[in-house]
Amino acid sequence: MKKRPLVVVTRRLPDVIETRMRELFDARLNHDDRAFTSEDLVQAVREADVLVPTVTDRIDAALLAQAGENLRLIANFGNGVDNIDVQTANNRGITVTNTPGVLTEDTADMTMGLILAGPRRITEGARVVPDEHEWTGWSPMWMLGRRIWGKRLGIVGMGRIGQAVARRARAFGLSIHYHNRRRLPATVEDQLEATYWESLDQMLARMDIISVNCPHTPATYHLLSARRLKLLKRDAYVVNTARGEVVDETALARMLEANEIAGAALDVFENEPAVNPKLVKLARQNKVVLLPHLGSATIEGRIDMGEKVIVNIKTFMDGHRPPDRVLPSML
Ligand code: 8YV
Repeated sequence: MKKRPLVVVTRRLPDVIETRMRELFDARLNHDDRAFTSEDLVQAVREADVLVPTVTDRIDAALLAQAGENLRLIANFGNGVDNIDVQTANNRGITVTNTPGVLTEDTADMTMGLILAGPRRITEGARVVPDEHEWTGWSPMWMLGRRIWGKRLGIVGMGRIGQAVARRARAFGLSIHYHNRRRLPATVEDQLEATYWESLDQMLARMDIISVNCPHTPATYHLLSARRLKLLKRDAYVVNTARGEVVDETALARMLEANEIAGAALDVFENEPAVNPKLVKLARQNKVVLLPHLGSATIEGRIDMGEKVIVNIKTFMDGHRPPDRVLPSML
């Protein structure tokens, strides 16, 4: 009888996914409500046939150097694989897969929510109505938000999620602009009514809202650098539901403190799960909206991602090429 692969999972997954995993594999599941430590990861790569990491698990060359000969597949629970040294894994004969496509709409919904929620809260004096409904200082003449309709939205990264954001934003009357590694086909641009900007600098300088929707790769690290952030209009604001590393967070916080831009709405951070204390302080001043990486955190989304992980593992273990294999050339 074929040995069932030892599948080590670093985080608690939806019950239906864990049940299925136990049926199919020798599943070692994590039911602690804590992240895997570096020691846990070392033990996992030494013993597992398959490792199922999540976005905060750093699978770097140093860890992979300690991998046992059984480890043949890293089935990432997540779309972005910037947490994994894919080239080194492949060099060691380890296949890497991810979970693309099933979190596009959820993440685009969250992005649109932050595009709407951001300016409606981001202004001095915004207050939350206290429980006792004492409308302290309230006035029917408060002006606590910026109009969204008719504003210019610049999307940095026009992949699946960026395009899904564009479809939503059009419905809210935003003018769609984008910068991307490659220009989209004219038919897609026309469908999205999107204007392409070859120069990111020029796009940033003219937008009212910037939405970061590109993956984090060596080429996009600090793509929104301190220099580029300085190009933004003073009443512009930044939405990031992609990866914190794409934006120079320290520079962004500094600019927000100095009121050099209107605000930011962030679902991702450079050193997750840590959040720059300056951003936390700014959140208390209603200058930023902060969320703990919830872009894809719907029940359906997590289950869909888990099902993709299972299909990738099962396909690979059956000797076939898994549907969501990630190659270094794709990054
Ligand atoms: C997930 C994400 O929450 O898929 C991604 O790239 O950032 C999120 O959708 C995360 O990856 C879970 O590991």
